[in-house]
Amino acid sequence: MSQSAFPADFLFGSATSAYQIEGAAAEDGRTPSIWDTFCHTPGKVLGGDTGDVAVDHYHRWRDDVELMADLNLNAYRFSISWSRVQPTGRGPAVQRGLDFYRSLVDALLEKGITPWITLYHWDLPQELEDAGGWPERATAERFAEYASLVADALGDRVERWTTLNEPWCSAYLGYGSGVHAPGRTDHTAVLRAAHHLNLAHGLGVQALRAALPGRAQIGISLNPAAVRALTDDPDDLNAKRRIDALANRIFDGPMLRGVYDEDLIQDTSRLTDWSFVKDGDLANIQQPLDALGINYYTPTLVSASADRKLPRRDGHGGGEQSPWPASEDIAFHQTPGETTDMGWTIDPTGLHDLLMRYHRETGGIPLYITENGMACADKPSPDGTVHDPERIAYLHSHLQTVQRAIADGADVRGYFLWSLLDNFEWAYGYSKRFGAVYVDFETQARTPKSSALWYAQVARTGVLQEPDAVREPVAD
Ligand code: PNW
Repeated sequence: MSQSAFPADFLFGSATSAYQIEGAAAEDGRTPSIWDTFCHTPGKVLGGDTGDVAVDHYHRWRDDVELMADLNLNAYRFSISWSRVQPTGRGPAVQRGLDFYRSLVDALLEKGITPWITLYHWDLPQELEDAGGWPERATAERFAEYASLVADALGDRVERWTTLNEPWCSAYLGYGSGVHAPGRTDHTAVLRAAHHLNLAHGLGVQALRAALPGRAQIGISLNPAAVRALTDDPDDLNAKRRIDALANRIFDGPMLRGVYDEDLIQDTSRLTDWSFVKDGDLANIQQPLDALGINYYTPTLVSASADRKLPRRDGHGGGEQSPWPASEDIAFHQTPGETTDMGWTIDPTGLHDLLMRYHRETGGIPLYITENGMACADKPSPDGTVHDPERIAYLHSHLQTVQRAIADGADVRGYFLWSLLDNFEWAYGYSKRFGAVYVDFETQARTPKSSALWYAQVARTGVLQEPDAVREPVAD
């Protein structure tokens, strides 16, 4: 197999999110988000873990920027904590909160690392949830105001903007299965939340365009499902169609085509008549985009009923209620193959399917993989180094798939490894490690794993390295 080069200017980045790394939950005027409340509710997060301290990035950001520079990364995707910069979710900004992000951005720019801001990575100010949260329309309006406020503060130095991260997770895991904050289990609320997240995106894009100079590039990060049917049986193919509607078309329909497809509305008609979609909403949601971010981990395998041979998959945090509205008669199966520490099957072909699909459906909007990576049960060796050959193999196979999609015509411009650091993995707390850099959660010491050193070589050379091409870490 010959080594092959990525396009010039390809972004090799890493990604994080505010609640998962920052800590400093009550510092400098920050107020609780729904994730603070959720974590402090007994029984919600494994081990009672919280993001109160997380990996202390709020105090260690300078070191973390150095780390990225040492790893040759040329882009960094991070999110803003809404309640750190606008504590009640309304009204004026808190300057100290904005200053933190401004300093971070300046340090990145100084190192030649492109800052890539995600405005919302799941940490809604608690006050807005108390007012009804995403099932309510007003939350979308608040989001647009928040977007303007951050754009006014950072728009002179940041060109890359993402409105929302994975609205599927916010709506379906937050309001459906309840395994994510705010922990509600109401399938009608899921559909209302999905629409108001879509509206937040559309109003947010408009607010960003109004506030930012012409060079700003604006997009969204979706976690589309690469849905497959267990068999070619028409009932299984119908299950696939329905999950495609609920996972993918409910978001990309209004965003890219200005519609909610008729089959989605029919499939969910016993839960809602969709009257929360008001005149003008679809036009507001369908905004021109400069980038589409795709977050990808594993494919989704479905069939018509639970009564099938393959074991059901528990990839959604094991909630008692399904995240999927109106889908009680659809079974979710484990895709055959090796799995990660999350129990997610390793299968890069789903990434190829999605890149080709969105290449076709967006009419050529530049695509970015804004998250991809794996959880491993990493442990330091006695000499302190951390070897994670499974993660190198995962990254290699997915980056190779990105090259294959580019060769097949997809306009893929960048890849962000999830994640820079081991961090707070939502309902799993600190029990799952996604980092390229190992974090000792007691001392907060950071140690690049062998995968980080391998990825650094890919980023430095712009060429996909063989999995064994890693310069193994050596003890000091
Ligand atoms: C994404 N699912 O979350 C998030 O954007 C990250 O914050 C997170 O750490 C990462 O992936 C790894 O989990 C997801 O159940 C969480 O389908 C759950 C699902 C998908 C994505």
